[in-house]
Amino acid sequence: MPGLNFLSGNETADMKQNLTIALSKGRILKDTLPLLEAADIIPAEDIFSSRKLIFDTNHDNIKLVVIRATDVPTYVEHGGADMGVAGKDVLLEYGAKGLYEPLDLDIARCRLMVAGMKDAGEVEGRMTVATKFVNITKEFFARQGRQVDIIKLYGAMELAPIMGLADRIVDIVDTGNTLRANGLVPMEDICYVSSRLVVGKAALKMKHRQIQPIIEQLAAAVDARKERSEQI
Ligand code: PRT
Ligand code: MG
Repeated sequence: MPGLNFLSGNETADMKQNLTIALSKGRILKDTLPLLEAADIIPAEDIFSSRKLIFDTNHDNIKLVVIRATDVPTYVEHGGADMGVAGKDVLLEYGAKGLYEPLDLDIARCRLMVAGMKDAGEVEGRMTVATKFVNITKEFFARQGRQVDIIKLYGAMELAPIMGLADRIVDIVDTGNTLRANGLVPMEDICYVSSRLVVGKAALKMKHRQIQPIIEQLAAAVDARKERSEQI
């Protein structure tokens, strides 16, 4: 292949480096795969019907790992994966310094909110807040100079005020149906959440030539998806 002669030895090696992308399983995954496909990264088998954790793709050197959303920043920060997809909620809670966030994928959109029982009045004295987002919650109230006691839960936060475990919860709200169904109402908005592409610092340095075109193709896929949804 005469074309390859234009590349230095280093660049040729660079193009062939293995690249691992960590995907959040669960609700983010089904919106992530079409974006990857638009960037010409296609899993070699159906991820949803497999029990595998690592998947080959249509590229010899690109692999996908499918893991819990909360583990994605850990893998990418420590180089277990070169890049990944995770919710902004998960990234804020993890607080990673070793991660670049080059692209908002505009999928799995929702909000982080403080919520409480519909008929709950003002809390007198110190407020108790149940959440799985302990760091985000701490920071949100600290910024306002409000002291709260935080109770860490791993799921079904809505139950905590009903059972008298907490005055408030901090949780993700999309349609608001889950809150309503449990007699809760949104009270304060913390932040907007969507899924982001993250890249590890080491990967960005060592595999820049491979990663940059993928970011660009994903960005184009995100724009195309936005345009389509605006036309509807
Ligand atoms: O379930 P598991 O503990 O394994 O992990 P996970 O809960 O982190 O995964 P998953 O797949 O449930 O969610 C992954 C990511 O999806 C989150 O980190 C968010 O970035 C994003 N996302 C978007 C959501 C929602 N929308 C959402 N609606 N995550 C959770 N919800 C839940 C929310 O917790 C609440 O119970 O849906 C309920 C609220 O929805 P509404 O429509 O009733 O308001
Ligand atoms: Mg869940």
